[in-house]
Amino acid sequence: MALFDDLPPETALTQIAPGAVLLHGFAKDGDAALLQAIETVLQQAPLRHWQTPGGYTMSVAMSNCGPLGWVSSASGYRYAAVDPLTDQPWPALPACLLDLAQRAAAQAGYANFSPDACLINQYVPGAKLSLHQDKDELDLRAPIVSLSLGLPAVFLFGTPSRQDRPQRWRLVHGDVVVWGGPSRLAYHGVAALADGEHALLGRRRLNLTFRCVR
Ligand code: MD3
Ligand code: FE
Repeated sequence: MALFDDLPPETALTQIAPGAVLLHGFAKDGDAALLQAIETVLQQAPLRHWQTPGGYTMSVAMSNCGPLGWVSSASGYRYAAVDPLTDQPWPALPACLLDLAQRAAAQAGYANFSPDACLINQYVPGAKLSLHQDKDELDLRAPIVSLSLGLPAVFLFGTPSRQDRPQRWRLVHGDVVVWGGPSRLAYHGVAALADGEHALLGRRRLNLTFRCVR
């Protein structure tokens, strides 16, 4: 099948839903270099807990790199070129992260993936992300590529209708998922992170999402 043609033999694939492909352990090889690049970004744009329009403080800590970053406040969600915390542009997207996202997108059948935003989410035990859709990106034909590092998480994956009960998928260190096509507008979230200790990341999980916003 053309989709699976140039995979390294050790990469196992699972189709989660139409248009959603899980590349098991795709990022495990270069994990230390990826983590170092992420930590360098976070020194310039620290993790922070956004306020939601509904008046809550998110349990997930967030930052961004690349031309645009996802930000939230009491007045709403948006993508912004400047970090409201530092009044500086977001740090550049490190080359090793862009390369990983592009190789993953290509494996899933999306050539020429060119993200202009990378959202960095950090979960500590107990942190969770409620069911939501990502639809503030202008080009919904482009997929979202997500990279999971550190502690495992239970990912909740529904349908474009909020009523449908979500499936549960366990995402572990090094997993990369490409979400495109019919799955792009599915409701999804992350269950409260279970406690644990990861050899490289310690007591936390990082999730990076690469997006085409403009
Ligand atoms: C399916 N992040 O940042 S990544 C988010 O693990 C977000 O931190 C989760 O949902 C996390 O918005 C899940 C996987 C993901 C990201 C975006 C999607 C799955 C998606 C958009 C559409 C469908
Ligand atoms: Fe999301």
